[in-house]
This record gives sequence, C-alpha cells and structure tokens, in this order.
Amino acid sequence: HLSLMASILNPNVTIEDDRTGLDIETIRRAVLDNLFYIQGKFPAIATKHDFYMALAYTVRDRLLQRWLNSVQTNLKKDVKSVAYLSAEFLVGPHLGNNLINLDIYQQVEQAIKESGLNLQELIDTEEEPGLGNGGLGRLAACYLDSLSSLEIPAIGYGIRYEFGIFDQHIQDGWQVEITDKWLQYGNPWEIARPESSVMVNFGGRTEAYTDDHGAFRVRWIPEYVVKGIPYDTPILGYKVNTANTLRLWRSEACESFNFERFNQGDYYGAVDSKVHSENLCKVLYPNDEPIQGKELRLQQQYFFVCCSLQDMIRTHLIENSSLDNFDQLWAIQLNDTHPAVAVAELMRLLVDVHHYEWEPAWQITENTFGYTNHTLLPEALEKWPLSIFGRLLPRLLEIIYEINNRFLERVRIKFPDNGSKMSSLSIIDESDDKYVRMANLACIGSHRINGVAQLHSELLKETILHDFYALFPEKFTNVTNGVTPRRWMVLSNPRLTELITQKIGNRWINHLDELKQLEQFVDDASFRSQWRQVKQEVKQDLAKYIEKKVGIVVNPASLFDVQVKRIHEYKRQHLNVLHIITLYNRLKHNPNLDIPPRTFIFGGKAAPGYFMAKRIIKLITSVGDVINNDPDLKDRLKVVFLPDYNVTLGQRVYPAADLSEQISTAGKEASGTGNMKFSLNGALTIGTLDGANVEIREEVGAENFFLFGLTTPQVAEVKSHGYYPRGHYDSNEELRGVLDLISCGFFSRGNRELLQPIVDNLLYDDPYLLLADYQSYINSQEEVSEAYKDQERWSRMSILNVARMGKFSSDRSIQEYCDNIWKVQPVSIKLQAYNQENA
Ligand code: OX2
Repeated sequence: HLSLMASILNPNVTIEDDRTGLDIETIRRAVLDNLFYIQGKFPAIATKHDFYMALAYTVRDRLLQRWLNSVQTNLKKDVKSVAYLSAEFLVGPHLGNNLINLDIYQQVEQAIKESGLNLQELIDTEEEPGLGNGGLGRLAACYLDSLSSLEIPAIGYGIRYEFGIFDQHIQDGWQVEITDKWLQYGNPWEIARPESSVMVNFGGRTEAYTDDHGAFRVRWIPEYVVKGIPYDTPILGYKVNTANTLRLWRSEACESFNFERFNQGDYYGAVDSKVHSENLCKVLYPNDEPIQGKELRLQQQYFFVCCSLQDMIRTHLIENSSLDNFDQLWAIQLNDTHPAVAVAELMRLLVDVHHYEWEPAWQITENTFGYTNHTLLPEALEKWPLSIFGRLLPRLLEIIYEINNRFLERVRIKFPDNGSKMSSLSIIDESDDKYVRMANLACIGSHRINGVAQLHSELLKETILHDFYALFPEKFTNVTNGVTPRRWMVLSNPRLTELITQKIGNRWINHLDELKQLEQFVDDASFRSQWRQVKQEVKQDLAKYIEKKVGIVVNPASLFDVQVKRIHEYKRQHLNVLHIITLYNRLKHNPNLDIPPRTFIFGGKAAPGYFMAKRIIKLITSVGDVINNDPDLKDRLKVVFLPDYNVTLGQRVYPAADLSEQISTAGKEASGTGNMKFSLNGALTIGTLDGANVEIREEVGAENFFLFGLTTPQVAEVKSHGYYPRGHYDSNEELRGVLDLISCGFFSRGNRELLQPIVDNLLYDDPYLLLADYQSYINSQEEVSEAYKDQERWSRMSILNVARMGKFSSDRSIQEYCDNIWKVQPVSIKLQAYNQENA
C-alpha cells in the first residue's frame, strides 16, 4: 500500500502489476483476484482446490511474458528448433516446479501463509498429468526441463490423453485399475489454440492424377477426417526467460453434428463420427515396453505425428518462402518408434502436398530426424500388421514401399546376394504374416540413431540393429539418460538442497558437476552428522505417509530398502522378494541374528493385461501381510507396497531411500533413470551391470556400489548352454527353503495355487535368471547390512554418491543431443514487458 500511496503522491512511482508483480503483497492480492474472477469464489466459500487454481493462475500469469517472447523468438528465420516427438510426456505436477524455475518459491510461500494457507498443501492438491507409463515418458519431461533451462528453442509434441495412466488401488493385495480423470476439475496450465487446428486423414484409397504442369501425382481420398486441436503448456527453464511449449493434440470430429442424418431421423447416427473421433485420444495405452499393437494405438500415433508435422511446416512457412531449408531449422527427435511413422508422413507432405521430387524430399527427411531406441526386448519392438496399416493409412503404406524399395536397392549393391541381410533390413517383415517394422523405418529415415546408456548403445549395434550398424556405422551414437536436478532434488528434497547449498553455494542446481565440491567434506564428522540428520527427517516424513496411506508403522531408523518402477519380470521385483523371505527364514531360525532392521518399500504399476506382473504384486503384498504381523520378528522387517506409484509419489520416496534396488537381468534394462534419482538423493545402489548402473558405478566408484549378478555376456553364455534353473533349487538349500515356503501356501493362507505360477515359472523357465543370480544377490545384501551397521562409513558412501552424480543431469544429456545430433544453439530470450503500446 505504500507504493500505491507513493504513486498517488508522485506519478513517477509505478506500482506493481497484479499479473506480473513479485512482491509478497502483490502476489497475495493476485491470488484473491484470480480466486474471485476465475474461480468465482471468495475466500469464505473457497475449497483448497479453488485456492490451488487461483495460485496456479497467479503463477501462470507470471510466466506468460516469458512464454510468448520465447514462442516469438523461436519463429524467427535464423533460429533452429528442436521438435521432440513423444507419445508420452510424464511431466508431473507443474505448480511447485514453476515456483522453483521462476525463483519465487519463498515469496509465494510467504504470501500464501499470510492468507492463512499452507503452500505445500496447495501444491499437493494438484492432480498430476499422468500422460506416460514410466521411464520413457518421464525422460521426455526431464528433457523439456533441460531444453528450456539451457535456452534451446524447442517444442514437445504429443497427445492430450483425456485419461492418463490408470490410478492403482490395492484391494486384497491385488492391483485394481481406476480411470485417471485428471482433467475433471480443469487444467489451469494449458491454453487451447483451436485457431491452429489441423486435419488428419484416415482410411479410404489413393488416386493418381496429372497436375496442371503435367506432373504425375498421387492424392489420398480418405474415408474420414479427424480434426486435431492443440493444447499448449509452458515449460519454463530454471532461472532463465526461456519458456518452451509442450503442444498436445486432442482429436475431434470435423463436423460435430451430422444434420443430414439428424434430418433423416437418425438421432444417434448424427453424433456417431463425433464419438468415433473423440475416442482416438481418450486413453493412454498402459503398457510400458508395449506388446502387440491395437489399431487405435496406430491411429493415435499417426494422428499426433501428422498434426505435429503440419504444425511445423505451417510455422516454418511464416518466415521462410519454401521448405528447402526445413532441415536447417528443425531437428526432430523420435522418442522410440511410437512416432516413427513421421518419416513417411514428412515424405508425404513434401512430395504429395508441397510437390517435391523424391530425392530432395528424402534428403530433407533424413537430415531432420534422429531416432532414440529405448529397449532391447524383442517383444517390445513395434510392428504393425500390414493389413491394418494399409487399411488405415493407405498412402503412407505406398510411401513406405517406395522408401523400402529404394533402400533395398542400396543394400543389394553393398551386400550382393545376401538374402538374409535383405530380409532383416527390410521395413516389411515377410516371415509369417506381413508386418511394417517401425524400428527399421526409423533407422532408415534418421541420420542419427542412439541408445540411452553406453552398454545399451553397444548392445544395439551387436544385436537388434546389427545389420543397420554394418550398413551405416556413422549413424550410431550414444546419449546416456539424465534426470533434472530441479524436480528430483530442489523440489523433492528441500532439506538436502539446503544443506548442500550451505556448503557449496547453489551453482550445482544447473551445473551438477559442481557437486564434486562436496567431496572435501566427507571427512568432516559434523557434516556427516548433518547429512544423517537430513536423511532421518526425510525418512520420518515418509514413515508418516506410509502409516497414513497403508496403515503400516515402520521404524524410521531401519534401513529403507526401496524398489519403485513398473512391475516387470525383467526388473525382477520377485528377486527382491526372495531376499526378503531369506531374511525372514534366517530370523525365524535365529532370533539373535545381528542384522540391521529393514523396511522394504515397493511401488509400481503392472500393465492390466500382464498376468505375471499382477501376480508379483500379489506376492509382495502377501509376503508383507505375513511378515508385518509376525510377532517373532519384533518389527525387524517390514514390507510395504505403496499404491499408485507416480511422479508425485516418486518425489516423496527417492529422498527417503537408503538403498536403491536396480536389479534387472544384465542386458535387459536399457538405461533406467530411477537409479539416478536415488543416487542423487544419497541412496546407495545394489545393482547388476545393466543399463546406466554401469556408468553410475564407474562414477561413484566400485567401493561405493553393491554389485552382484551375471554380466551380459555371462547371461548369454548361460542361456546358450541350455539354462537349467532347477539345478540351483536342488543345490541351494536356502533358496529351496524360500521357494518351498511360497509353494506350500505359507504366504497365501494355505492356498497353494495362488503364487505357484511364479514358482513354476522360476523352476522350469526362469527367463530372467533369478535363480542364477540368487546367491550373488544374497551375498551382496549381506555386505549392505554390514555397511549399514557402520553409520559413519555409510554416510561417507552416501556423500560420495551424491558428490559424483554430476554426469547424470539431463542438462548434460541435452547438451550432447544438441552438439552431436541436433546441431542447435541456445538463444537467450529478451524479456519485453507487456503493455498496451507494444502489444
Ligand atoms: C524405458 C526403458 O525401459 C528404461 O530402461 C529407460 O531408462 C527409459 O525408457 C528411458 O530411456 N518403454 N520404456 C522404456 O523403453 C520403452 C520402449
């Protein structure tokens, strides 16, 4: 009010604008203003959610100027942009992150407090957009954060699923899936841009014609056309003016109401196409590492790819007279093969719509695309039955045939008379039924192909993409994944952030290598004790949360042993369970056994149709029911399954972990990113030599990492000799005791059938070699227990883990993409304040 008074007295003093001002009083007033004018409530009748919405709009107001300036700048003639194409963006709640990146957390906290509210409670009110399954979608989100933080002009393109990944409830120990209605109370972070809608063809047929200049051309006469409407969300960088856009497409019918049918008395038919078109982006397919595709999934893929490419071309042509320089102003990254149809679609747009000759169009296409592979699991490689593909996308299939023919011609010259090379490289799989192989299309249409960790990139070259590597070795490269320290440390672990910042300043937040400086304090006993104190407090928070959520009381002084990730056999949550039962048996036989108490914490969703994964959840909860209630154990072991693992829950769990379980069969986990989040927050890792674990161990030092298990070559070796899991059961008494205890119904109230499928699978097949790795895992866990008993030693190891995590910032990953794949430069955004004159 002082400034207001001053401005009356002295017209040269300006007061802060309610939409941009950062003064505590201004923010407080702005929240009330938005509460009234947007939510239509005054404080006395407002709910917590109303206040959240009002605050969200207040924060959005404060980043709009940066956002619009960034969008304007990215349109400029000489600015090259990155388009990150991904079927999934698992961004997590926006509010807290935006407060951090805008650097107004403290002011807002104070302003909210002065209104008698609690900021954390409002932050916790936000419904997270679950537009992804797991690592792949979350990686896309970390990359958007880093692109903006590094001031790289960029746009993320994806699908605005009406229902994201299902909410997981646990009933009787089983997973139950509930629809995720994330939009039901409105989404304050997005702005619809219906004026930028585009049309997408499906079905029908193609037709040759000769144009006015006598050129031979093809046109696609679709059976139906769907409209794509963009919804934009700003992605602000950390303490910079860059706010890039996440543009997600929603589908709609072109005409929402068919009057002809209505007039014929067909009331339902009149809205048929509306219902049909809107189904397209209704729901995210809940499979991580997806299996055989459904037609609707292909529709989703083509839909968002077609919308996005048309959008890029439209914006390109605002400032450029042709598409000749498209590849100089756009780098398009394919996040796995989900958007790989973009290769054929860009060719269609260039050749059919913009009348390019094939060769120059192909040059542009190949220069524009990069392809990131995220999996080696053969069952996860996408392929579409030719019949479905041809019916849905007839013109695209013709183009794919043309791409393939020209490509195979080159292969024939390089490898004459090599039929097996030809058939493995061909986009069309002709083995049984015919399929379109999306990885082949992506490899052929991209100038760079990368894996997501060193080991994974090497294995790509040796295994599934071997023949492509032989053909174009220069395309292959690696970019090891990373995670954003803003969300995964500053936002989720304020206590540790504060302690670190006290010691080394705050530059580490966007220069993560600076954490190195912490090493000088590892011998400082008082620092170690502060370090433990922080971990202890965070563990207490999680313990309270656990009690509230699942009613289990856990001891915050026990070792928090955590495995959170999608439930999958290759990730081997059931190997973790074998260890738990081993400890249980040992304690039952020897109650005086000197081991530190442990709390085993699990979280993760199973794909709804994945029988084994669902049964693994039941195994965990069943073992928990027995162990948690066995008085003999005197609370020395607890097993917790936290329902509905998502970004929000991850933010609670990573900071509280002592031990990070990264125990996949070597060669199966492409990278992992949870492994990085744990270690960054001071957990030690028990892990195999898989994915990025290899590089984490390299960085933190072998002495600060609990290694176990077969290596990738050893896995291959074991399998090549005809692996016989039963042999381990026969020869290892302790293992036998564990499996027999499950088999006899001990954990399932005498029901011997319930968990037997898991035991049988291990005894007679064990495709992920749990039994082969069992003893090595148990031995390594004993080392963990020994290390934990020596708290000073543990603290040293924990500090060194954090100090040496610099490499795993997504800022480093994005810098590598920029330098080696995209060839893009940062552009700093000038903040131009909005006023009526320059609007
Ligand atoms: C995941 C991989 O399984 C995981 O290892 C990796 O860290 C993550 O992608 C990000 O690169 N679907 N999800 C993945 O791959 C696929 C396919």
